[in-house]
Amino acid sequence: MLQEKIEQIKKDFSIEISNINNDKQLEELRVKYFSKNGLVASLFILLKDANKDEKPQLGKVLNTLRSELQNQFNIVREQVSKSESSKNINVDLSLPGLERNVGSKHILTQTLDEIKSIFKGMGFSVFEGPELESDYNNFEALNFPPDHPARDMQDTFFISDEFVLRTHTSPVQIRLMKEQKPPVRAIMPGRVYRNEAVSSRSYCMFHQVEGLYVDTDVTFAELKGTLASFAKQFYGNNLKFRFRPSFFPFTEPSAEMDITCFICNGAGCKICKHTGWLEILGCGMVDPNVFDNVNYDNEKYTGYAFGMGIERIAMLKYGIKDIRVFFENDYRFLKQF
Ligand code: 2NL
Repeated sequence: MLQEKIEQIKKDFSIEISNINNDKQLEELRVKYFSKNGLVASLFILLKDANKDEKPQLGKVLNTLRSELQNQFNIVREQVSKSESSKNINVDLSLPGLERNVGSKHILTQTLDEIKSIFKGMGFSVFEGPELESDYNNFEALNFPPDHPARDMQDTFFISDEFVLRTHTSPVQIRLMKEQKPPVRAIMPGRVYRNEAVSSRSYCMFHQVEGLYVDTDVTFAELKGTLASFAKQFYGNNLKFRFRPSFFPFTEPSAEMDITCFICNGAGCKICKHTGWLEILGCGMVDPNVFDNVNYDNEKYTGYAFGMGIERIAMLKYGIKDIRVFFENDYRFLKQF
C-alpha cells in the first residue's frame, strides 16, 4: 500500500518538476510536496500505521525518497534562479557583441616610426630639438647667404629679429655638431613651419626627417648606398631610383633622389607630372662652410646629409592626394590606417 503510494509520488514529482519554469511554479511545487501538510509528510504519517516489522525498511525507503526529491528540487531551483536573474537585467544573449573602437597611431606617426626603425637598423641615432630657433641656427650656420629667398617674410614665420619658427630640422644638426665631436650619425625628425599659401600640396606646418653622417672619409657613394637601402626597405625591394643634381646652400655637391612612379611604373601620368619619376628627398655632401661654423676641421672630416618631408613620403606610399587631410583629424581618413 505505502510502497505503491511512494512509487506514484515519485512518478508525479518527476513529471511536475520537469515543467517548472519560474519561481511561482517552483514555490507551488515546494508547498505541494515538502510543506508540513505536503505529500512527503503525509507518507510519514502513513508510516505510523504500518506493520511493526515493515516499519524500519519502509522508513529507510521514505528517507531516501525525501532526499532524492529534495535533490532534484534543489537542482531545478538553481536553474530557475539563474534564468530569473538574467531576465531581471534584461540581457538578450542572442544579440551580437558590441563592436569596440580600437584606436591606432596617426598615419604620420606610423610613417615616422618606420623611417626611424630603418635608419636605426643602419646605425643612426635619433635627436630632437626646439621648434623655436635662432635665426643663426636656422639660416646663418647653414650657409644661407643674407639675401637668400628662404629667409624672406613669405616663407619664414619670424618671431622677432632674432628668432624664427624653424623652417627645417637642420638646426638640430647644428646643435648636435656643436655639442659632439665626429663621428656623428643621426637622424632628426620634427615639425617645421613655412609661411606659404595653403593648398593640396603645401601646408604652413609639416614634418621632416633629416639625417647626418660625419666622419673621416665619408663619401658620396656611401650616401647613395644608404639612401638606396632606405628607399628599398620603405617602398619595396624592386624599386628603381636615380640621383639628379640639385642645389642647397648647406651641401655641395647636392642631389635629389627620385624613385620610379609606382602609379604608372615609369610610363608617365598625372601624379609624376608625366616624367615617370617621383622626387622623395634632397641630399648632398655637407658644405665645408657649415663645418667651419660648428668648429669641425673641414680638412679632416667629410659628411653627408639628407632631408625628406614625412607627409610627402606618406602621400606617395599611400596614394594620399591632399596634404591637409593629415591635420584635419577627419575620422573617415584616420580610421583607414
Ligand atoms: C629637402 C632637402 C636636405 C640637408 C637637408 C643638412 C643639414 C646640415 C648640413 C647639411 Cl646641418 N645638410 N640637411 C641636406 C640636404 C638636403 O633637405 O628637400 N628636404 C625636405
